[in-house]
Amino acid sequence: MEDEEGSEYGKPDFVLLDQVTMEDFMRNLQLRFEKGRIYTYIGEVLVSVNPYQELPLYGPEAIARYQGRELYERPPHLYAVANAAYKAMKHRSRDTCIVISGESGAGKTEASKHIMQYIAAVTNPSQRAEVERVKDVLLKSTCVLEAFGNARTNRNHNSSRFGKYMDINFDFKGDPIGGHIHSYLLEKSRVLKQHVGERNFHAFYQLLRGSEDKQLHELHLDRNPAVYNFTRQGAGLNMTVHSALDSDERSHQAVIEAMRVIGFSPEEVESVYRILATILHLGNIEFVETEEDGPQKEGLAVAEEALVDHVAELTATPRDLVLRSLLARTVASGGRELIEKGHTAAEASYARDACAKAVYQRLFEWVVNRINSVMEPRDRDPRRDGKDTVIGVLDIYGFEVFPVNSFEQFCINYCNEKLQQLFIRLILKQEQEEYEREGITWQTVEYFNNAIIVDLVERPHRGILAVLDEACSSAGTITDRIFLQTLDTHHRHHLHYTSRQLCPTDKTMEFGRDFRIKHYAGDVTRYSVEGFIDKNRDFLFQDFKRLLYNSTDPTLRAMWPDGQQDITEVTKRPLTAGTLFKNSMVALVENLASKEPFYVRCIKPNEDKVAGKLDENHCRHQVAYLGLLENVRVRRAGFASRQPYSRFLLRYKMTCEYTWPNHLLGSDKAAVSALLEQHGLQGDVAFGHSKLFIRSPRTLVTLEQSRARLIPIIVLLLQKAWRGTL
Ligand code: AOV
Ligand code: MG
Repeated sequence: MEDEEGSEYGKPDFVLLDQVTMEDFMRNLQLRFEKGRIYTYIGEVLVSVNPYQELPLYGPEAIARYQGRELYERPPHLYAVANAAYKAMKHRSRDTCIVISGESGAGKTEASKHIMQYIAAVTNPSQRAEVERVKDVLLKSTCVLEAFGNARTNRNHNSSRFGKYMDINFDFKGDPIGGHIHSYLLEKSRVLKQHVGERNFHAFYQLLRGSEDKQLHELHLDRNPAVYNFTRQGAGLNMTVHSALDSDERSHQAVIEAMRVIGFSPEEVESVYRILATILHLGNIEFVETEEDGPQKEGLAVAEEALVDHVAELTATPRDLVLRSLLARTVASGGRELIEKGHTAAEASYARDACAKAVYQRLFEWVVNRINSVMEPRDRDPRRDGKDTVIGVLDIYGFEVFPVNSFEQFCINYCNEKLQQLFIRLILKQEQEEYEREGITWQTVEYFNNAIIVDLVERPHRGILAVLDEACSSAGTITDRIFLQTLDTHHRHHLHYTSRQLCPTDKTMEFGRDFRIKHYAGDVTRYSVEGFIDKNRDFLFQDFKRLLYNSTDPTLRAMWPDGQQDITEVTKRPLTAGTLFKNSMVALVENLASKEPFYVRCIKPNEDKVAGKLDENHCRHQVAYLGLLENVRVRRAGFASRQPYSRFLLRYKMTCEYTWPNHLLGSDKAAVSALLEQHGLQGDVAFGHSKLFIRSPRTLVTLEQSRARLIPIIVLLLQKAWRGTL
């Protein structure tokens, strides 16, 4: 590694630090960042700092330099990690996964894209058509999913508002033959409301700004996002800011092209945009309470009737049914008798919003499923009973804290807690297993174990999600406030939970509204319980479901299979949003734990999203909560370094007369032993079955120095030999 990177670039692996202190760690991180070295290892874990600028680190030439190499042969890079995962998959038939973590804006999504590009670039040398098609779909899917699942937040201009886990299936030649995307809990409340400075999902602005006049006219849309309630919430400022504005138009074309390449039919693409337009129109529908009970249900009317016409036309549903679904709901009164009950204006607005959110969510899920349908592996590997080898790439929404946080942040942050748990488990487990395998005695390193926080959230009966479910099941009588009181009773002594009620002097929380969790990643996060019950219950009147299921647009209809149920059949309470999310997280963690993991730990250098600035406090905090120092310690606890005997010899054989240029000692292990003995270093190492374990980094430093002293002499000798003067 140092062959290419001199010591002025700092240590390429934190394990090589002289001492493992926060100061040393930060100094190395800072030094490397200043020199444009954004990647550094901790053993096989890659630490990455977001540079917030284009660096000449990527592309075909860089890929070629990493292809087929060992992890440590080249300077640290995402490509090296992708390559290591790929090699483990290909040569050892191991299912592997690359888990990318870090807070919002730390560079996870960009990292996942570089990894995909690497894999696409190094596979399919024989250019098989089907494999090329799969690779195209894999690469293009990102563009489509970002349009529908990403949005500008105050923490990241292109923030993932859904979690994404993508499996890539490989055949025995090591070529991708398919894939599957799992998406996790889309932040659909964003469809309705955005904080100041934030935007709705990119797709809306792309549609408005990127469409031709004719198409907008057909969709009855105005080009200006300020016309729509759902796209103007975040205030004017954000809608004219550089990257967002000038790329919306181009992105629109790119997304349409990507959908075409993936295999969406022109009719499907049209349906997708009609659905987006429907949502925008829905958002502008307002209700007025009228005097008399006319055909308008119980005195309620839609303020602008033309909008109902648009919705009916775009969803290919009968106009009178659209109006009825907006103004009233069907209820089963006793037995099978159905009656129609008119909404109040407030109920109608609530139902409209629930419908808009649900339509968007179903659209998003349909897009994901549509992509999956064309990635289903076709040529399965017969040698593995039809099971292929996979590499999974996890790019999830990062830990985030806003001034006030809601149910969505609660879920996102819980998800990050789960992943931290996994990191702790796997990193410790892996080390232990390796020591055992090699017959070496193991020493433990203390960690902060965040299991206690995960437990606070997901524990049966008393955990926050269980209490929330309980509140949701009690037919509307329990308010957010009562939910909070129940939490207070259950967790008043919990070290990581508090509320204003429990801590009256803390004025940063609002009485009866806020609770606080001390997360592993943020000292404190204030959650407002407002809307928790509602978002968890995630209820939508059956009238809308039935309406959309009866659409004559086959794409839209396919998104609403549950619309065919009769209201009298819809008695079983569906699982809540929180429970569904918890179940999906548990399954995800199990899935990841069953694979050979590679980790990328992303760090956000500053809050201002600017290049060249590494805010020390901010980074120090992330280094601490990501457990990176502990990671280094475990790695060294330990043993700072481990290498197969052959690799060790390759690097250091010139430092010993018995091994240079070649040894005659029977085995590489014996040769390494002789070499270390000559240096007087044998006390600091342990001999595993196939690897040498080196306890202190000093030993490596000594060997490195000895090697560095000899290299100029060897080079000189070689030069002389070439010139024939020797
Ligand atoms: P995230 O995925 O970790 O946040 P992103 O990957 O979206 O963060 O990165 C945020 C922004 O940082 C990108 O839009 C780029 O402008 C910049 N960036 C990140 N990595 C690089 C890189 N390697 N080179 C150049 N610029 C980069 V979130 O999805 O909000 O948790 O939920
Ligand atoms: Mg992201």
